[in-house]
Amino acid sequence: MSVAIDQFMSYVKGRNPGENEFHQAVEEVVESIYSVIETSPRYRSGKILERIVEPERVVIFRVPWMDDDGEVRVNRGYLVEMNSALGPFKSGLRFHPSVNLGILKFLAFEQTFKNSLTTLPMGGGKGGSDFDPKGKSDAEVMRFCQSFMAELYRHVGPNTDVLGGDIGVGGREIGFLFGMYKKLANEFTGMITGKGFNWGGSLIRPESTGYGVVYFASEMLATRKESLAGKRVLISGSGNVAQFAVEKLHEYGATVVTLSDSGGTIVDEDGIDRDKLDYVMDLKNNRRGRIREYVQQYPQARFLENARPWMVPGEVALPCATENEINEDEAQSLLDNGCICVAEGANMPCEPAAVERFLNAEILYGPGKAANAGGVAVSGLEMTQNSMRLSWTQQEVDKRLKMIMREIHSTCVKYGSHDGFINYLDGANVAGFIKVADAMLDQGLV
Ligand code: NDP
Ligand code: 2IT
Repeated sequence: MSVAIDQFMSYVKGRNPGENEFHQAVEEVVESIYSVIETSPRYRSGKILERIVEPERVVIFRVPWMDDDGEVRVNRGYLVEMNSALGPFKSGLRFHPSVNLGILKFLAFEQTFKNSLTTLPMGGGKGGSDFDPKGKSDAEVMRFCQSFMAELYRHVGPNTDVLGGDIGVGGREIGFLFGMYKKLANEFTGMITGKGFNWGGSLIRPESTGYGVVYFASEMLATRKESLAGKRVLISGSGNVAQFAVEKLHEYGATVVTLSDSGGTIVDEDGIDRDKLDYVMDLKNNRRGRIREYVQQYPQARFLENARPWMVPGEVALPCATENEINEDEAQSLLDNGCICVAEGANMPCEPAAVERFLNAEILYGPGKAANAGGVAVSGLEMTQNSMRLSWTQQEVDKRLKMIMREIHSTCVKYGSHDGFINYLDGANVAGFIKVADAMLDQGLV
């Protein structure tokens, strides 16, 4: 089997040179699903594997804009439409200087299986730009978003490709993007999710990824008769996903001791309580500051410059920043320090060798496409509400979110249990894949 997987990966690498994150994401899925492919003549003769790694469409475009000093700037925009077998493409947008085609292809590939797991009718996509919103004025961000949408508007729509948020794209950016789409298309439609509540957004969408990760971690712990109550939790990142994971963990009685950003990690042994979380939310969302400022406000905390949280002892780890942020040594350090549960808020935050350590140690390891699916799930619920032209209450959306996270968990258990151990990675990959593959076969060669 491993020879066949190696051969397939050589094929993928040959066709997509230099796209390392995409290769990594494909290999991880293929390793889980290869035995399913081998035993299915339909998948083999339908060349499902070769088709599923090929995006349906990719758009790459120039995004010129003018900064506050009157200087012309040029960025690159992308839209990767990976797979529409289950519904319109659902393409979260990432604005970060590291964005390139390979990163967006990995994210769109992951999204295809994640969306399949949510049980909602959404295909997989991802878009974005190498634009860096950090240090830009609101006016600059608006001009960039308007120029970006001036091209993108012709490719997206409520039944074609529905945009959403990701790193660097939150409420402010979504507002500017929606406004420009509405002007160009002359339509007020749900072509993007994460909208403001007054103009078509769903309650709980900002909270949903972080809440969902915590619901998922709690389900995983329950399989071992454990709970989050009293646990020390390590979180990376301090953006949207991290903030609402902290909020939900308070309800479950856990103590969060770390947060981070690309400058380093803060460690607060007393726990990041509600007041401290409010401070972080204001710092990050309104003042757009750096996490190091936390220790000026709370001097008993420590700031570890340029460090990630994984050397700090904790029983639960929620990586909520970015891809490949836990390496093999850090995984080992987590295990040595008694970590029993890793749930991925970010997409592909663990390097393959780190995942292997967790699986070999048989701790609870929840891959992103299952654990962080709550965000896109509530985006799907926002699409439903937009189609019906009504809004559900907070309780209604949260109830559905919790139900979806529970269902994803049971699906992983169903497809990933081997000899009493739940391999959530295999479970998520196999279940996500079968639904997409079957839909592709049903729809013929398109
Ligand atoms: P935000 O932009 O709100 O926050 C990102 C956080 O991660 C910031 O603290 C940022 O620090 C840090 N970060 C980003 N890139 C790096 C990097 N290269 N190295 C170190 N730190 C980094 O993004 P989100 O919270 O929305 O997204 C976080 C992760 O969750 C991503 O992997 C995203 O794909 C995933 N995700 C998001 C969903 C959503 O609904 N938003 C849904 C599902 C998954 P800094 O400010 O220094 O850059
Ligand atoms: O990675 C993800 O699932 C997201 N960034 C959410 C995208 C969305 O469409 O809500």
